[in-house]
Amino acid sequence: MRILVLGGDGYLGWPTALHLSDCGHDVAVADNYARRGYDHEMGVQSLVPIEPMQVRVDAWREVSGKTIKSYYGDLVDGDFTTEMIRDFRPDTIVHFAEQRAAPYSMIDRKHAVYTQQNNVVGNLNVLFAIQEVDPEIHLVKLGTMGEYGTPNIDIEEGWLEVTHNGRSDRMLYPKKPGSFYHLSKVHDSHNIEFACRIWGLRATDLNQGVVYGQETPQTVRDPRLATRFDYDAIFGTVLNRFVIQAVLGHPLTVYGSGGQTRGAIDIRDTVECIRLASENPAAQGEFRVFNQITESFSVGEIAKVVANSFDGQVEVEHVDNPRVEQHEHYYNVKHTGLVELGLEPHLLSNTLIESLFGVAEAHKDRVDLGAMRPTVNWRTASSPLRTDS
Ligand code: UPG
Repeated sequence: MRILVLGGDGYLGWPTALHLSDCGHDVAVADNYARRGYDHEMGVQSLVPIEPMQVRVDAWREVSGKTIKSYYGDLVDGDFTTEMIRDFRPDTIVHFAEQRAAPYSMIDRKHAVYTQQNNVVGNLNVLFAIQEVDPEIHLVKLGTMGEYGTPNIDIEEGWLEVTHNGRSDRMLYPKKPGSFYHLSKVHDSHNIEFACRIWGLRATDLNQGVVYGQETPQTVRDPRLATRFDYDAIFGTVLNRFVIQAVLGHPLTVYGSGGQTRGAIDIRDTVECIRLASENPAAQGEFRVFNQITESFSVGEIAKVVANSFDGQVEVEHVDNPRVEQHEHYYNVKHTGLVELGLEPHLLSNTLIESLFGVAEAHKDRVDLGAMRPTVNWRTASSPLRTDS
């Protein structure tokens, strides 16, 4: 297949492009390098050094003999988006190219507006480009489990059979997201479902959980192929942050009681889920939703797993929760769609965490401690970026 990976320079976009290329697909990546720009804005850098895109694709050609074409541009520019899709003529577009940090979207008005404009407008331009260039192109879009929030009923895969006053219908599952970022993905889902229903496009919305891990079988083939590893309080995801905190001998920052429960997934399963969704496309006109998680854990449980696997003393600190979220709640998520397509999950095991400790240990000198403690407060309209700013 010809597969275009939007956001192909990011934490997950790059390993996904490598995995798809390794599986024999003809892959191109597109990026505006905004993620590298957020590092500059916040004065931090990926824990693991990453190479510029040109070095990455050259290194991949050297180790695999395979070519990945790269496009530079911004999806918010509709003409660029349409021309790129017309030029590459993909069978599938994998769309990771969004601002993806909840705390970033909650810094202040400017960051909330940027997040929603960037994400919603970019995605709309992709939908219009598909409709114009070739409505048979399958859109594989990264959504988030955060679209659902933590409702007091079972979470289905995107759709819900509703009976109301004696009548029934299949409706989009109701959403209760927890940040302006998560809201941007809800808006995307609505726009995509509309495009499938009205224009007959085909799309798969992957509501992904919190990703952990840094290495895939492809990224470890050469240090120049490494993907980024974020540990800061704005972009770092919870398990990755706890690993580096353990290695540094810092307490694990559990927000609130730690009872809040989230779906999680290993980075190696993320890239495989994208392959499975791409190779088994949605039907024409179908808006298909999969919940891309393999297990659920409370934040307190994640802290325990990290502490128990670390060879040394680890403390847990209950920090006042800077976010507004439920701490004790029901959480039961259906996630059978991807398993039915053949996913064989890597469950959270000590082996993975131990290899992550190794990654963190090797690069711990690059950590900027001023970026470690949470500063973005959900309850105020404006927060500082760092503890030292
Ligand atoms: N948390 C802590 N301590 C920390 C960091 C986070 O307790 O030091 C908690 C936080 O309160 C939340 C949970 O951990 O309840 C998960 O937070 P985080 O790992 O930052 O994930 P999300 O904010 O949900 O966002 C990540 C990705 C996003 C993706 C989503 C999928 O950044 O792009 O959509 O996971 O659920």
